[in-house]
Amino acid sequence: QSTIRKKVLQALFESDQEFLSGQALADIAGCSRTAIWKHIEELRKEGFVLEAVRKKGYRIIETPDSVTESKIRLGLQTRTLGTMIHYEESVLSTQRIAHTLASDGAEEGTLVIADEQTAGRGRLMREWHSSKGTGIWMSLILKPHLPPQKAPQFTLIAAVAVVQAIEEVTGLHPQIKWPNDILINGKKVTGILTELQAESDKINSIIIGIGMNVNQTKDHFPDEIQKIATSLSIEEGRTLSRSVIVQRLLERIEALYSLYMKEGFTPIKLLWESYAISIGKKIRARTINGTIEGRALGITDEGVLKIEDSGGTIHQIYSADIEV
Ligand code: BT5
Repeated sequence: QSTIRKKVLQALFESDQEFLSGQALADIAGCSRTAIWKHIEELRKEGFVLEAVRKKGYRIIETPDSVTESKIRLGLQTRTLGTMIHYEESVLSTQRIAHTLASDGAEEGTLVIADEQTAGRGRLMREWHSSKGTGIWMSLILKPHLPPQKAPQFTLIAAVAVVQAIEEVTGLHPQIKWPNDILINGKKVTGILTELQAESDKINSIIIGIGMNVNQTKDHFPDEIQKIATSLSIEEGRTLSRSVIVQRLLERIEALYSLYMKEGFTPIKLLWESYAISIGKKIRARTINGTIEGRALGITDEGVLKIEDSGGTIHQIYSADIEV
């Protein structure tokens, strides 16, 4: 089903302004003309504006800024990530869906993405604001053959990928605040939530949730986060294509993931530190066991944050909220 849709779209894009007849499309996609007609209708529902002229055929007039499967697939250059794409218009949380799919044996690289989340969440069940049609709300399933202790490193892999993808698509230079915040001009543009399905000695699935603010204006954010949140379009001053960002992001995650599996965490760590905001600075880390103040030294080979307090003691921080 989706390969036919992909072939139809690709052919329409390649023919650009020229019309393609239903028969030509049927030949290219290897299906009947009735099937082509159904796919055209589905594409219209996704927001593609397709002109149909009798005796001439079809051509594309406009493509939507959507994050549907077809929109993401077209132009995606990955080997395994995104081979399965589950798109939904509105969900409670893509994370929940990904958990269910992962338990049901979803393959590595499965992507769950939605136009809107009504109960998006951050760490410790905090709320993640995910307004309709404005951001990237996605969860990616990976199945690395690794022990569960390695899981936190995937938050850092994802953070580096997010920075690189944003740099590739915009002129912006985001920074990473350990462990999971991506900031632009000190405001949060992306949050990452890495969750795990594991046995005591091995990971079954890692679910990387990424929430990226793309085309929001200030008014899209509720009052309580207006001061701390930003979007790519606020910072860049133009609207951006969400599907293109998803494509670049998946490509970056794939490249870094494969680097990590080949060479371990060291090259990732170096990249991560080059984007990190707080290394060398005085910071305050609020953990569930209390607050630690000191100088951030860097991260360990496990991805754990090291802070040196005024007495010279070095603390290893596994999970915290950081104030710079
Ligand atoms: C995070 O948590 O930053 C992880 C966010 C992960 C969201 C993705 S979206 C796709 C997938 N499905 C989900 O349900 N979740 C994942 P944390 O570090 O706990 O930060 C949460 C805090 O960020 C909130 O308490 C707010 O202060 C702030 N916040 C909420 N929504 C925001 C937004 N859209 N932009 C910036 N900050 C936000």
